[in-house]
Amino acid sequence: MNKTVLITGATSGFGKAMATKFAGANYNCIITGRRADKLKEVAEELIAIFGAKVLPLVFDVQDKERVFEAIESLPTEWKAIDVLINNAGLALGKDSFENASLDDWETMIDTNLKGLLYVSKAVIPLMIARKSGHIINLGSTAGKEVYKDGNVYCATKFAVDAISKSMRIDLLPNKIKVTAIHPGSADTAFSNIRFKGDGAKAAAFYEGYEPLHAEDVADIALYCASLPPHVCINDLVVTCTAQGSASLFYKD
Ligand code: NDP
Ligand code: 8X3
Repeated sequence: MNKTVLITGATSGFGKAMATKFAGANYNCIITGRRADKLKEVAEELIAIFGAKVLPLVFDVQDKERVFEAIESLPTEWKAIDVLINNAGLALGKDSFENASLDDWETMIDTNLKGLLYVSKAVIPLMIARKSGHIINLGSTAGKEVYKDGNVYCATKFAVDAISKSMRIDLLPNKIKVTAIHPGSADTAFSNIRFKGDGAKAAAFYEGYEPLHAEDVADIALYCASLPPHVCINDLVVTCTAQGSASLFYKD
């Protein structure tokens, strides 16, 4: 029987690449995001390429009621979620503490931290009922080391690190694995969003080195999910070869 994965933020970047890898590995895919048109495109692609079973669910992870409604609304056969990938997230702005925008901070906290908590709270009871499951949380190298002007983005990813560790301990009796994947710089829409559509600034961030690509991180997520039941990768930091710390890059 096929396994089922639920991936938040599957309209773009890591989430879309993970949906492609997992569909290619015969997973049934619940894909989520706010942009219904993009989600439909991804679903159609996965069905056309792999003949995959795909269920698109449109919701904003910041909206607590909607998150619970969406998970509750899943048809029974889709409620057997084997793997939950908490991937939806963003950085907004890269400004010093005194100049950063409170609205940006709140959006990052509401999405990267509270959104991850809401989705996890909605899905975990389904895993507990089956005494089985795997939660993969997307942290960041920014959740391992702070860097200049990273302030609240870093704080949300440090929180993902802490939550992943504590989830793992709390969920041990239910045989639920928890993996945190912490990538460094990757060339998704991430920087374009962080710099609010300033394409030149976003492009400059990736200049002079080859960053990770979304597919690299997706391969890793699929690998983590493919290990036998008694093996769990707890914490995995991955950077491109040119990145030596959260903020140090060797640029040609
Ligand atoms: P993208 O911008 O390409 O993708 C982000 C995804 O998150 C989109 O599918 C977006 O969907 C979804 N999303 C954002 N906000 C919300 C929301 N409020 N509700 C639901 N979905 C939301 O970026 P990445 O793929 O790079 O980012 C994915 C994750 O990886 C994030 O958590 C990011 O912090 C983390 N990360 C990224 C790194 C990088 O360098 N790229 C490195 C380390 C970690 P939609 O807009 O349709 O809602
Ligand atoms: C994203 C990685 O280095 O842009 O989490 O903060 S970085």
